[in-house]
Amino acid sequence: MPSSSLADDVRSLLSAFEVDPATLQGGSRLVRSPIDGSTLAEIAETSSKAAEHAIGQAHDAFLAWRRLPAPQRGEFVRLIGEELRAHKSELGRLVTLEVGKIVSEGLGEVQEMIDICDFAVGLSRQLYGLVIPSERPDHKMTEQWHPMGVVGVISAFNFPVAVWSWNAALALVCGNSVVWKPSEKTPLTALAVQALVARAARKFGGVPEGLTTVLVGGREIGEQLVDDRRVAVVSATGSTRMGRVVGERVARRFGRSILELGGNNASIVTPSADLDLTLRAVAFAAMGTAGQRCTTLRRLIVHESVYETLVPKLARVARTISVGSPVAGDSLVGPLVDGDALAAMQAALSKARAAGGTVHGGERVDVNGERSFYARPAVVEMPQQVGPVVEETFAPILYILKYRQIEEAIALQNGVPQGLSSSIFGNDLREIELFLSAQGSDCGIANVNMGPSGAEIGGAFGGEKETGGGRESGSDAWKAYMRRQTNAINYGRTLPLAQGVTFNV
Ligand code: UN1
Repeated sequence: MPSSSLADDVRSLLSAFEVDPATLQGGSRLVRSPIDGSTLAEIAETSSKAAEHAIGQAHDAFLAWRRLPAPQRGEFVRLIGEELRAHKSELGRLVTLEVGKIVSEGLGEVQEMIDICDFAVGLSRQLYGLVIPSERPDHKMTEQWHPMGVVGVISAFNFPVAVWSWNAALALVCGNSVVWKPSEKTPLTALAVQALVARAARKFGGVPEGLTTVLVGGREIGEQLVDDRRVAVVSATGSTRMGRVVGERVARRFGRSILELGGNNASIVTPSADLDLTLRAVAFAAMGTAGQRCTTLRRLIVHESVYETLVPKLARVARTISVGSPVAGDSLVGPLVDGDALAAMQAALSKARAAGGTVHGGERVDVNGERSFYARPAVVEMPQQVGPVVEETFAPILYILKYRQIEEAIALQNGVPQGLSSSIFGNDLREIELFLSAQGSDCGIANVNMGPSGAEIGGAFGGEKETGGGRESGSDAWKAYMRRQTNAINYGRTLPLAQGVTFNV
């Protein structure tokens, strides 16, 4: 049995969730805390046979669940939201222990889950179709939405529970079942959520067995989910490399995928920007969550007239911001997830130097010894948008570029393969509206006077190009979890054909 103070903490949190302590020991998968590298649990992986069974059960559960009226399905999601409200602090702490997020961000992640449950409850009475005027007499056309089936959710370590909830809350009210493969780095938070869902299910009564399940494992179990024809929708969050594999494999069997992949998000700082606000917004967006959000700000495109005022201040923030353990003190930047993340960060910084970049900060910080990987955020002044600047490195590196004309800034902003999020700082209506226009940002998200990260659940979340094109969460993202059916109904006694075709037999 793993023994460390963090492991003890995890055990007592999980017992509050009624997770059987036996599941935390003796398995082949070690779960480590990025906070100090200590082992939190040794958990067993789901076998391929068990996964096969779980997917079959989820399919049967869907067949029953789809018959329940949507507002009743919403009631189940409401109960899940209640459990999350009641256990927000415990689940938030577990996120902190398993991922290394600072406390307020761990709590924020659970709040995001609560918000999407609330949203989905309302949605359960608003899965509206259309009535479409027919061109034929005594005819009516309608469009309605039906559930898809089993929804597979593959989530990443950095939002170990919120991303599941964006998908699951919508999928469930839409009448689907959900099979979740969390990141192999974060199975504990997934087991805790699963326990809360089980508690909500007991209160609800009559939830079909296997309506929501968790598969613990790595790539192989993920591929099994992706290739199973009974899984109608695969929603995957992670790297572009992973998404390319998932997208192609799901397409090969004509399944539907929702892809939320890499981002390389930029902000433009125009001459009219409020620089105090900009500095704070940039610090949160680039350094918060230790640079490990899909929406993290990675490129700052600064007008030459404000460059000398803003950039030295940003470099100072990078050199002085508190880096440290998220459970001790009040640090703003916690650890990177593992040694590979630190190595990738250092490799990107070397490449940036080789390409003529000037690096401020970015060095490893010893907080809890050799087995944990903390780094000071880096601010890197680049002569050009080349090399590592056009790649996503999942670490706190902010590349700075200088511009003269707004069109040039927008071209730089769009000049990368990814298209998730973006923002502009300024008070000049023309520049802002240009940025938001069809000639402006090519991203799924474009903000004004704030950074690109920290989206609310009410909007559709996702992006273009190598980000994968999927949309999750708010607006009408629910439609991705349903199939559209067009109905033409003849309530007359004749048979007029569309387009005036005659066919008399
Ligand atoms: C992610 O990093 O995968 O907009 C999601 C944000 C969060 C979600 C990030 N609400 O930063």
